[in-house]
Amino acid sequence: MMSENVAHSELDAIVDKATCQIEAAEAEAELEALRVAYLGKKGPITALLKSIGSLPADERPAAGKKITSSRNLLEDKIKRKRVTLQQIESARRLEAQRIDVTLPGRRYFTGGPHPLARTLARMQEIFLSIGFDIAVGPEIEDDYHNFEALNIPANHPARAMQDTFYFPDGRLLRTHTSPVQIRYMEKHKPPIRVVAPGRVYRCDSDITHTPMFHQLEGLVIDETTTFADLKGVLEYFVAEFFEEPLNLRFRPSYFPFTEPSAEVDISCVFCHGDGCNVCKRTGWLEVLGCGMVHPALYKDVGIDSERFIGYAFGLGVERFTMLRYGVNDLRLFFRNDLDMLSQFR
Ligand code: 2U9
Repeated sequence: MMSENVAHSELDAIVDKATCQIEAAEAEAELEALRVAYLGKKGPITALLKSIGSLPADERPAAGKKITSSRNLLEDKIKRKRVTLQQIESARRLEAQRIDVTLPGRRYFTGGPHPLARTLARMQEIFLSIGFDIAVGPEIEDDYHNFEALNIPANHPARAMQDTFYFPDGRLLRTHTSPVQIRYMEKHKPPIRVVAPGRVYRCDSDITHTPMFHQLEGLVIDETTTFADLKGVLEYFVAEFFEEPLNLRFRPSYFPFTEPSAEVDISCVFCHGDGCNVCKRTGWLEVLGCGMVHPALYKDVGIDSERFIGYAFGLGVERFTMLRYGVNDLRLFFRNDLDMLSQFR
C-alpha cells in the first residue's frame, strides 16, 4: 500500500523527469509522444490516480488534489512547449521563404524585328521622306506581269525553267518586284514616284543564293526626269542608309527593262576604298542596278513615251543588310537562330 510520502516522492520524480523531457523536446511529434507516455491512459499519472482508492479515506482528497495538480502542471508545460515549438517552426519557415525585395527583377525575353524587316523599314522610311509612294503586289504572278510587260522576250534566259518556280497552270512565283511597278503604272499615271519592297523567288540555292530573297525596286516617271536625278537619288539613299557619304561608280550594263542600264558600286563601307577582304581589295562593292525605263514598257500601260521619261533601280535587301550589320553569311537570315537574331533586338 502506498503511503502519502512515497506517493509524493514518486510523483515528484515523475514530474521532474517529465519536465526535463518536455523541455528537451525538439519536435511536436516528440512532445505528443511524451504527453501520451505521461498523461495517457496507461501512463504513471493515471496509474497513481487509480491507486487513490487504496489509500485511507482521509488521505484520498489531498492525494487526489496533488496528483491532479501535477497532471495539470504537466499538461500546461506541454501546451506551452507546443506553442514554443510552433513559433520556432513558423520562424524557420519564414526565414526559409525570405524574399530579398532589393534583388533586381528577372528579365523577360523580348523579341524584335528580324534584321531584314529592320532594313526594309529603314529603306522605306528614307524613300518616304523624299516623296516616294510604297507599293506592294502579289507574290504569285502571271507571265505577263513578271516577264512580258517588262520587255523580257519568250527566249530570254531570265525566263528559263531553272530560274523560275512555275505552277502547273502557268502562273509563277515572281522573280523580282518589277511586276508591282507594272501594276502600279496600270493604276497611276505620271508623275510616278514609287518603291516596291518584297519577297522574290528564284530556283537557285548555294552559299550566296537562297530560293527566296528580298528586293526593293524604285520607279520614277515624269516629264523631265534625267539620269542625273537617278544618280542624285541613289547617292542620297546610300548616304542615308549607311549614315555616311559614299562614292558611287556607275558601270554600263544590260537589263531588258532599262536602256541605258548601269550597275552601281559604292565605295567599300568597311575599308572606304583602301581594299579589304569584303571588297576583294577593289575598294568597291556592287550593290545596285538601274537605268532609264525602256520606252517599250510604256505602251501597254497607256503612258505616252514621247512625253514621259523615267528611271528605275533595284537592290537586294539581304546584301544591304549584310553590309550594314556585318553579317558574313546570307544563310544566317533564314535559320531562325535566336542567338543570332537576339543581337538585333
Ligand atoms: C519597271 C521598270 C524598270 C528595276 C531594276 C535592276 C535594275 C537591278 C537587281 C539588283 C540586285 C536585282 O536583287 S537584284 O539581284 N536589280 O539591277 N532592277 S533596274 O527596273 C524596273 C522595274 C520595273 C516597270
